[in-house]
Amino acid sequence: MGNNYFDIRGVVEGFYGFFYTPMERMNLIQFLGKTGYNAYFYAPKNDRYHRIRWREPYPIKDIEIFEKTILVAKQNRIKFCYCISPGTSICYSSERDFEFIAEKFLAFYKLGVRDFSLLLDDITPEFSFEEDYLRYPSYADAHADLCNRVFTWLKKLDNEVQLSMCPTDYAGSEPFSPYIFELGQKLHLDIMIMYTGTQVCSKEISAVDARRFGEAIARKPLIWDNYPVNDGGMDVEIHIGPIRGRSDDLYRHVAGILVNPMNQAESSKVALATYGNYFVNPMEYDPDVAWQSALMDVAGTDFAEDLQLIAENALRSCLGTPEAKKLEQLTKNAILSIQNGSSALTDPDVIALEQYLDRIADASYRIVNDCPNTALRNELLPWLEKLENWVSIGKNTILALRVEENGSDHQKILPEIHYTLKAIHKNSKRIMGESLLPFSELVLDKYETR
Ligand code: LTM
Repeated sequence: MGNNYFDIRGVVEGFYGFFYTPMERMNLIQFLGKTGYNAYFYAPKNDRYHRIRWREPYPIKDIEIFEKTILVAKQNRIKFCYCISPGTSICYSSERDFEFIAEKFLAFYKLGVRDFSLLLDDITPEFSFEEDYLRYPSYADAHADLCNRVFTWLKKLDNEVQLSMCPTDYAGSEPFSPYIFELGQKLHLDIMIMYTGTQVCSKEISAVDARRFGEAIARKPLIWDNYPVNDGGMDVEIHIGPIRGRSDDLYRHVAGILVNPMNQAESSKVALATYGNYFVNPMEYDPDVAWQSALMDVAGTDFAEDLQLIAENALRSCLGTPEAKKLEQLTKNAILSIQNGSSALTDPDVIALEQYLDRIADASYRIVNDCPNTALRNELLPWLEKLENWVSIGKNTILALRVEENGSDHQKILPEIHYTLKAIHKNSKRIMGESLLPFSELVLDKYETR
């Protein structure tokens, strides 16, 4: 079956916040071409011509850039899908609003695009116009009507064209809403419907979840996977771990999978490459093996181990993996040993923690100063700044314990720890968990109460 488990293997640039520059997008599309993908859905929420000002045509300069991007997609065997999100202000019954969508799609059709999508996610399920209340018995009826009209128009234009849509209820489990059932009944069967799994950001997506949603919508769903995306409240996290929790038989019940990446295009490539590996053979997919090769692809052979050390301390995400498992265990062991009266100079648990912190510091130093992938380096900087501060807390705590044991003056180390803690609290990024906090408190309490 090779690479054909999933007909659609795509990325959906569908996040909030700063979206990719044309260069980042073209570079990412080239990467996708090499890692088993075949589709790119363009849908950045903050592109004003895509969502808030969806009625307005793109300026000529933007169209010229799209032309180049679409060419790069073609050269890399990636289908470019143009998506529009009119739901914040559309009048579903308005002929003029229908024409605005058709004009937007036509502009992309002329650039060679044959795949389109109507995204009706993240909108309040209420009509904005009186006419719609009069015309439609339900919200689902309006959505089906709009999509069906656009579909009919597209098919007349070119029978090869494909249309998909994102419903307003795009996540969840049984019982699904009446909206979902009605949409499934009324929407033309050739229009694909997107589904993010039982949650917006799903820890797991199984064949059973997809089959149940598929039964409700009377077709196989197109999965919109919200990992590794890190927009909104997740912007403190950097998701550079592998995809996990997508069942090995998911392909049986889906039309395909779209992966929503992070605002950080280069760092997203790690998770995207692991997903590419899953596409090839979901039955034999091993997240940790895929991760090793993805780290090499992105950081290069000489820096893969460094990136791994950073990544294994930043695993907090919807996938439910602990943020920094190894560090947490090493720190717990060291705290216990010190509490049991062990010497910080010789205790193996303290030394193991110290060595791990040194390795992390070296990895960060090398990524910041030597790694030729400067896009990756720059994206990681806010997290590396926090990581280096945590390393400093850990190392200074060990130092304070040792100096005390030697009978020397440790007092000048304490303000340094306080100062670094302040910097840590100011930086909201999540990396290395919180386990070094009780470690430092143990030391600060001990000395400051004297
Ligand atoms: O997931 C969907 C269909 N819509 C939005 C995305 O635009 C957003 O990026 C993700 C993650 O925050 N959540 C959504 O609800």
